[in-house]
Amino acid sequence: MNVLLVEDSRAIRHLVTAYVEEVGHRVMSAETGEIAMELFDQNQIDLVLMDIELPGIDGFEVTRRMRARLSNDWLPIVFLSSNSSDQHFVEGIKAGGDAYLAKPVNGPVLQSMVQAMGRIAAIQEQLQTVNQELSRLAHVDSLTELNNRRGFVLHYGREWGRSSREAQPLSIIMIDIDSFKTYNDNYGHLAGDDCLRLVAKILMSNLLRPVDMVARYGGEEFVVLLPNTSLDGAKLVAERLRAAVESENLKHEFSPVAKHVTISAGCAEKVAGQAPNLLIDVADKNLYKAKENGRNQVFA
Ligand code: GH3
Ligand code: MG
Ligand code: MG
Ligand code: MG
Ligand code: MG
Repeated sequence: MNVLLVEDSRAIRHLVTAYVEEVGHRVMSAETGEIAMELFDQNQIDLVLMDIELPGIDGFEVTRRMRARLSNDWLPIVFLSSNSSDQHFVEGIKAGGDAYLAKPVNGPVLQSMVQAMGRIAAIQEQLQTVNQELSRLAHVDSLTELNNRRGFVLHYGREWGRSSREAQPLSIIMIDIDSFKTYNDNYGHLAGDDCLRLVAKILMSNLLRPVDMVARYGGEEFVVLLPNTSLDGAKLVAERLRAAVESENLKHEFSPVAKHVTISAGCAEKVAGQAPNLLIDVADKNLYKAKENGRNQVFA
């Protein structure tokens, strides 16, 4: 672990550093709370050993500031103080500390405390990894590896807010594979899955800006989110995607549209004061018009 020791007494710094290093951890030390905050901001710290009485801001205040910086993250903070009153213990925990050791520091006790805090920190880290994976699973479609509808809604909300704040346009494209039911009926569901994966790849690789996003909105429906893009721009992108899918020439001899897989697309641009769901509605209606007009086309 990287241990940050906040202690103004040089003698205690040396003693504590020796104890902690003896059990295999690295120690960085700060004589004041101000220096501690700097080290805290610049380094990945796993455990803090905190004196309370310090020349500038005291250990309680340093703890509060560290906790504020961490927000959802956590790391153990242990107070070391010669004033081992109950009141100090209570205040230390209230400030965001996790444990309290009285000075003079006993070597084996300090080392055991570091060990115990290390165990809790390891569990916390595992939880974080699990949370990240759960969040990924919740937002990514396992078939295509694109964002799923939930992932889209998350990005959409962010981009909607940004476009309102920055008074920038925002457009979306709803895309649906043409005659996909007959594809499944004739080639089988597994081939249908392969086709979905391929179309997803084509859509993804034909979006040129990193801010553009394509998600799998539903079964064989995709949605493209285009920040800072007007309706004209969206039409160009939609036409490029349509042409890209068509030119891939994925065989679909049962399609009434063409002898290969095609997509239809509906575009819409955000209007000031509009509700986010309404923009999706407009794009959906335009997609329906593209279908009505014969499929394998873009409607805006
Ligand atoms: P249209 O041109 O009007 O869009 O006709 P369509 O046949 O594509 O439309 P419809 O909505 O009737 O059929 C969609 C099909 O997409 C039906 C469903 O079996 C298929 N589908 C949806 N999700 C998946 C999937 O995950 N895998 C496979 N293989 N097929 C899927
Ligand atoms: Mg002190
Ligand atoms: Mg349909
Ligand atoms: Mg379809
Ligand atoms: Mg559909």
